[in-house]
Amino acid sequence: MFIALFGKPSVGKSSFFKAATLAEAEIANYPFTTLKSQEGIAYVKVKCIEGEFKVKCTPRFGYCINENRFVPIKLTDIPGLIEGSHIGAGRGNEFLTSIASADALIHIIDISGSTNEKGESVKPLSHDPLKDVRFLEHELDMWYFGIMKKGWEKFARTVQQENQNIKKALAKQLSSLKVAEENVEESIKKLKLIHHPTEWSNDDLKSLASELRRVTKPIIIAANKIDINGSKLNLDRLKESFPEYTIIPSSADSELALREAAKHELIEYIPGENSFKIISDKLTKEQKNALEYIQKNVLDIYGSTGVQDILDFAVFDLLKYLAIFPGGLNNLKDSEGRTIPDCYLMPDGSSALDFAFRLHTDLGNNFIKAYDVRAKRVIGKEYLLKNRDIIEIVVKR
Ligand SMILES: Nc1nc2c(ncn2[C@@H]2O[C@H](COP(=O)(O)OP(=O)(O)OP(=O)(O)O)[C@@H](O)[C@H]2O)c(=O)[nH]1
Ligand SMILES: [Mg+2]
Repeated sequence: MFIALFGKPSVGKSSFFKAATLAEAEIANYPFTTLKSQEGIAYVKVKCIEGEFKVKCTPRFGYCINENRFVPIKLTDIPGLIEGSHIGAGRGNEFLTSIASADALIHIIDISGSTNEKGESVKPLSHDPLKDVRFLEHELDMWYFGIMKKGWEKFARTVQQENQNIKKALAKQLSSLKVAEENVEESIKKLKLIHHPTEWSNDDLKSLASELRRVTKPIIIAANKIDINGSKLNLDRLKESFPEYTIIPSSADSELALREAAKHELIEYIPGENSFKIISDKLTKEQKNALEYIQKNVLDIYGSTGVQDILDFAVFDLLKYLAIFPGGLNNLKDSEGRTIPDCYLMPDGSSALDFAFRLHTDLGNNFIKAYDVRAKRVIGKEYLLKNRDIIEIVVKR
């Protein structure tokens, strides 16, 4: 699974990316600081089963602090998008291509209104961030439309002459955007496109492109820079104007400061929490003030910096993934002695057999039965997984 950040220049994409991944990323208050897309590993937070079993886990990937298991996912930061990106303005097309295979998008908005359309710094509250939602949505839709429109007449004619199935043909043509046959089928039905594709108008194609974009690139909005005075008013307006979106306030800057302070063992901080603990006497007065500011202006008001919540929401709510722990009825260790070594993210609707295949093809092919370890009961291959299930797979020898 792969999540991508997008937004106009200077809204804090790289700050968010760096806070989430602690990978090196350039951050500055001028447009197009980032010139190339960059991929990194971020983490989603899952309540670990170590407490329930009174053991301490030793994850193979990711990490765990006090029953907070951080499971790795792929996150991509891209350069800023501007009006006309879909037709190549500011090399936008190239940047869009780098998020073609994303499963979900995080749209970062500067909710403080201190960057204009081009990403240039302006006085806080002087740009209306509500405008950014639609203009970037439009860029995405037109990008899909551009890909569909290219060679459309010939494509539609071939489909007709060869009596091809339009759902199959179109899904194949758009597979790089992760468009599946069901997506095409449902979108065509919803838009009531009853005529043959050769008769679809430009507007029909545009509507279909938007619909396909909406279902294959679901979006959560990060209302970033919430720490800047006056942003709350914009946040309330944004929520009121766009009820169809989940909007989570964030301060990427604050999260980055907290994670770096934790990394240097100046504070104890669990990503996503509403407080931290100073554990070092090496903090300068400036550092102390900065931390105090974050506590008072971000954590105390919004309950967290938002970064972790946004990632968790994208994976568990928008994409409806489930966290599944492999384990044994009698043992939670692997052959190398690690305790609860893994936690897998599986799409909703996955079965016990899907999970077996995810672990190893051999486990899938030789599947006999599985155990729901928590309930200590046998389950069959069709058993539908639930979030935080612990599953043991039994295979033919
Ligand atoms: N106050 C405040 N400033 C922030 C926050 N997040 C980012 N910034 C600042 O906003 C400016 C732009 O941040 P970047 O992370 O480089 O933004 P970007 O969206 O990656 O920009 P481009 O790569 O140019 O598209 C920098 O000066 C950051 O320090 C935040 O949560 N609060
Ligand atoms: Mg950047």
